[in-house]
Amino acid sequence: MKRIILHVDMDAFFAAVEQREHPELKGKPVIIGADPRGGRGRGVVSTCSYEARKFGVHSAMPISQAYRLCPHGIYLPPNGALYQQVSQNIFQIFYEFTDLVEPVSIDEAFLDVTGSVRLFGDGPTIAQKIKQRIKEKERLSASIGVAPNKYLAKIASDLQKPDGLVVVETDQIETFLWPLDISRLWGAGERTQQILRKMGINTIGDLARFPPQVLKQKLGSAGEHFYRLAHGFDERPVITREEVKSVSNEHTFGKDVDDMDVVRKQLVYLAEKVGYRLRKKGLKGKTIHLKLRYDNFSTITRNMTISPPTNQTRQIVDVALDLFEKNYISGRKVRLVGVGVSGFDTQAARQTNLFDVLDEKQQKLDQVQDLLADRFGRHIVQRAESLKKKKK
Ligand code: TTP
Ligand code: MG
Repeated sequence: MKRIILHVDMDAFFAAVEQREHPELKGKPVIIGADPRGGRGRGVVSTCSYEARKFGVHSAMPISQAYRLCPHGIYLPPNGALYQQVSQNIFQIFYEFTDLVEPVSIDEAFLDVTGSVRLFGDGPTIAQKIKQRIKEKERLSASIGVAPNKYLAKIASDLQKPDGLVVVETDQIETFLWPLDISRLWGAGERTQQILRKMGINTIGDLARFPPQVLKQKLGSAGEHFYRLAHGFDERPVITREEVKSVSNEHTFGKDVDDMDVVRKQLVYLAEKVGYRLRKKGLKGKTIHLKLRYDNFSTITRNMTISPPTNQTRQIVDVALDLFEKNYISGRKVRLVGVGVSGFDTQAARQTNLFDVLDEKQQKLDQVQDLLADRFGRHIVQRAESLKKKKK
């Protein structure tokens, strides 16, 4: 059966919330992020209003550069707690239309509304209604893509920002999808894009017309996946918070490791990554897992259950390291480590969303790290514990 998938993404989210709270900022270039200190500030732009984008300001740009481009802009620090609250309200609106909601980030989600058509009308009608509800209840604007799958919906939501509503059918992919640059290929990082460009593939259309066997040779199963995306095929389901069973990351060392400080640092890094992913999905889990594989491939998994459920990096790090100290057999070389969290308290996650009042300092730290990671990639912000000494 043909699915109807919506991708909803709020417009200039943090900046729009500030403009709503302070009506005198409406229509003005508002820049959220670090303090510019008259052009000498450090740090980056979180986001900015569309008025500021006209000056070339954008997310992740150094704040000093933003100041040079837009000295008369209004610079504000982010108010994370407020944005979380607004995010929660917006997600409640999504749940009015379907239970099948996949949170992607603080201002973005996929909705499968295939089963909601009888109640609310066809895909574009539902999208229009959701936009209307968000305007009425939160006085904010969203852009929505409507398509038969997640990939096409995601691309569509971006095409007419702000306040956009774009509907895409599978038979439109040649006109709609193929002219786009491969940077729009969902899941293809910088390196994959480089490989593709070297092969002369610059647009999604180039990719769609490329011999699939060659793609597979160069990129393995990912090559096949990208080829399917380029033809507008994407069978991936919308995964609700309740359906996510666990979030985990693991790492295989290039060479078996006998220095346990290296292993510990890797564990901290993996725990950070897991914490980040949990917070993005609005999940908290009570069981923390450690996976350890020795050089002879013998593998152990151990877990510990804590209360209340968490998504704080600090707690995941502590438990993972504790499990490691208790279970590592000294003298043995390690080939692989992994960290995971399961046992989700989906109700609590939905109610309190990403932050509660406990342990505010750790939450602030996580929040700041998440903001930076969103922009620069996760590698740029790591706790001192996980920073590997660079070999000269
Ligand atoms: P986005 O949806 O990427 O951006 P946006 O909502 O501000 O603007 P757009 O209309 O283009 O969607 O991100 C959502 C929020 O996440 C954004 O308002 C601020 C935050 N964010 C950062 O803090 N740093 C970043 O680098 C990015 C991309 C987003
Ligand atoms: Mg947005």
